[in-house]
Amino acid sequence: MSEPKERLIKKKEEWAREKRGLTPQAREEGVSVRHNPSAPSLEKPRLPPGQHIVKGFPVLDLGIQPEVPLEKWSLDVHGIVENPVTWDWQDFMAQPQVSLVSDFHCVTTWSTFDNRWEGVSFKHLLDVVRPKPEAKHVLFTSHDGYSTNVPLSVLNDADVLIAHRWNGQPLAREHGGPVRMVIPKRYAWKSAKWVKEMVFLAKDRPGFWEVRGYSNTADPWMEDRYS
Ligand SMILES: Nc1nc2c(c(=O)[nH]1)N[C@H]1C(S)=C(S)[C@@H](COP(=O)(O)O)O[C@H]1N2
Ligand SMILES: [Mo]
Repeated sequence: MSEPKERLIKKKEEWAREKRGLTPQAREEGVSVRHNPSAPSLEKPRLPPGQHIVKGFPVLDLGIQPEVPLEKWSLDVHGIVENPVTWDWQDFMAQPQVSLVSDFHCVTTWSTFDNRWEGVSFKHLLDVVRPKPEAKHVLFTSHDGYSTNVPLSVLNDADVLIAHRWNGQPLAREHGGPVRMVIPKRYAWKSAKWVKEMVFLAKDRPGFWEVRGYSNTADPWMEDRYS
């Protein structure tokens, strides 16, 4: 790991420690008031609390943007499933394709609206691999060494997909191309870029940021930022 990258990761870990459990207001005022999830709420607003909309599409990574040629690309899906699969590019593109529009929320407070993602829906993947009843979590790993964990109950949602196009173009390398995860209802660090492996697990196994102080649940409407 190169030095500046190590420093960036350390900095983010410090933020996670300082800001855990605080509402934005409490963060500003420096008082320790915990968010009250049982407070009455009306309809879920489109922009989650503490977020702002940005134009364009920021890039966040660990300082590595791996180049994965299509002929070398594969996706390995295994663990507690009836039918583990390894798809090469042709296999992946031969699956039914969906086109979905969704919003994207980064824990660093930016959000982008109306991203058009194309790829294979996660529900289709579940139909193919057939998780066994004991499977409760999925750990994603990526070509840059990143990992992140998501409960199966969150992934089993019509807006979750394994994406290879964004806004009508092949997904750019800096955004995780050729293929990344998209999980609109969770902060963006749960959406693994350059994804290469998915393991279905009975017990939860925290990923890269989850072991460094980021929330395990990562729900933007609950402001589950740091734990
Ligand atoms: N493989 C990998 N996936 C990753 C990351 C990463 O560093 N490596 N960063 C995460 C974070 S923190 C965010 S905010 C989003 C950013 O996606 P973008 O660069 O396309 O905006 O990717 C997530 N997925
Ligand atoms: Mo992020």
